[in-house]
Amino acid sequence: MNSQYSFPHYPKRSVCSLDGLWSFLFSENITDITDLETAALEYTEGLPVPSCFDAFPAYVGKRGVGVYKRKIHILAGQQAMLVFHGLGLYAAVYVDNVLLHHWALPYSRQEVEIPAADTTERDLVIAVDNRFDRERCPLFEQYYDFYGYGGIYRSIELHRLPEKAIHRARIRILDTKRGSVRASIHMKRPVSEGTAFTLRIQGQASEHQVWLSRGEDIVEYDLDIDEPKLWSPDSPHLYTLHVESDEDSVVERFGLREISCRDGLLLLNGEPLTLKGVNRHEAHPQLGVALGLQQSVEDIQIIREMGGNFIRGSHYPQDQRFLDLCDETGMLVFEESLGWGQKSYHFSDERFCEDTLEQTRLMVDTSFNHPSVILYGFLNEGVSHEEGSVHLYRKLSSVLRAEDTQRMITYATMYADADLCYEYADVISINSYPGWYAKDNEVLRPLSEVGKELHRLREMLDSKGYGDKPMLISEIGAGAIYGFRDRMRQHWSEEYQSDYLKEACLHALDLDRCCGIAIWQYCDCRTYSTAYALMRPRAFNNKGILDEYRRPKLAYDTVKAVFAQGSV
Ligand code: ADA
Repeated sequence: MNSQYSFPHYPKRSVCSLDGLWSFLFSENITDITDLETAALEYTEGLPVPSCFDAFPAYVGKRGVGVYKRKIHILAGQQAMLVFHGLGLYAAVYVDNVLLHHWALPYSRQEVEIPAADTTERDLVIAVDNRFDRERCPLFEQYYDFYGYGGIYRSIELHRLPEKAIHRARIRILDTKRGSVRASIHMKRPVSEGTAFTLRIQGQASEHQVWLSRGEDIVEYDLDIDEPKLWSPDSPHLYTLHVESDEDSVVERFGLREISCRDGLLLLNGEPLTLKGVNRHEAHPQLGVALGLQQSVEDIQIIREMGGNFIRGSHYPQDQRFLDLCDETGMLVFEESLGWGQKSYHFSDERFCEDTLEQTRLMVDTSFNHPSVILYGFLNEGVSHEEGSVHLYRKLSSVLRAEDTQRMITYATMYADADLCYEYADVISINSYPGWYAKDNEVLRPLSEVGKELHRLREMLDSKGYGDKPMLISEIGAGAIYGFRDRMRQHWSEEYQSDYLKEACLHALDLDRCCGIAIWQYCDCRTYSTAYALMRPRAFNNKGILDEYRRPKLAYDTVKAVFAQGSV
């Protein structure tokens, strides 16, 4: 089998990774990445893919355009496709000096087809712009509380495409107990002639045949798994479905699990579920967003070791390889499309709305088969208390419901009392920082606010008629500077954070119909390069229970004890 970045795998195709050293140039003078004479540019050095160019000493902190170039080889007459697993902030792709595609969906997986030619050696150029520009890239704003890096964050693959190329096989779980699943085979385009597929689940005796008629691009087939084993955090059993035609094949991985909500509870396989976890940014002080496999594995190990079973992938579509690891280790995930504090003007900006919808659809298409992803979200802390925002919350939720019924829908609100969009969510996710962003700045160590506020929030939801929806504390936390220890246990000390999170976790886990907590945040990460940083010592968001190098603060052991026993 080809070695591939993440599931799905395409064993019959030739797939090669384009990771490695590319020719590179950086320019602050290019005005428009979609209008380049790529052959005339002077590439000055080598830079690795994947990586963030503005994390390297030569370009650190700069805003401009990084242009990457390399040769690729495709047989004459052969169709091919590039798969981008995620980059930012926006990009344009050229082959042989011709613009093929450009997009402004930071972090999204993206496929770009390369038309066949009669030469085998082709010039591939990718221009990546990291300048904030609301017109060109409305999804990322300078004011976001995490650093907007420039570069190719995740791997790129080159697929040589057969004529009747398979896009994906989506696996919908019909009945976990009986092990019934529905496989939908999606082609890249309608087939020019009828095509037969063989379907086989690894480890199962039976093989199935399905026929796709000429002109069609989707076919469905129901299968039953003998002696079905469920997927859960304690026993993350995975199956692979192999779909093969005479020209192409795909291997998709999935798990048998059912997630639902009833009477204010979140249920996994019919049993009440308590989410204990963290918000995690893909972030490292030296690597930026381009974390690599080692860091992903380390992060999951640290969260598990703390007794966590849950990660909110704040605030963008996740690295597919990371989600593969979550599937394998039984980690539960809240995945969301990109957003941070969207304001009124975003909701009347057509391009912003279209891009959000597009990124959300892509997220579904990409993550459909991950059993770990139990919640889908969008628009973190948008103005969901304003009438003008309702249309987009409604639309996003209906898009998700139409595409995918295997996960619950939510979005994190910071306007808990005045929110107008709860009806569109299955789980009500609330970001709240009582005792940190305090109501009364004159109170010393206002820790007693924490428990009171969490109870008040639950009562408020009940009084508004949302008693049947589970509540999730999707963010709560306090800043601590690693190594700052203080007998007075004051703000910014590791002691204050530890005391704070003890309160927060104890109350959240004890609260009726609160399905869990995602601490803000897993580890410290770089943020604003503007004067907003005055609220953020070191220009880092310091609410990590580990610092940016994953060194635990006091709070780590405190949280571990509460997660283990419900007390300390
Ligand atoms: C918000 C936001 C986070 C982070 C946090 C904080 O809730 O969603 O991304 O900025 O506040 O640290 O204040």
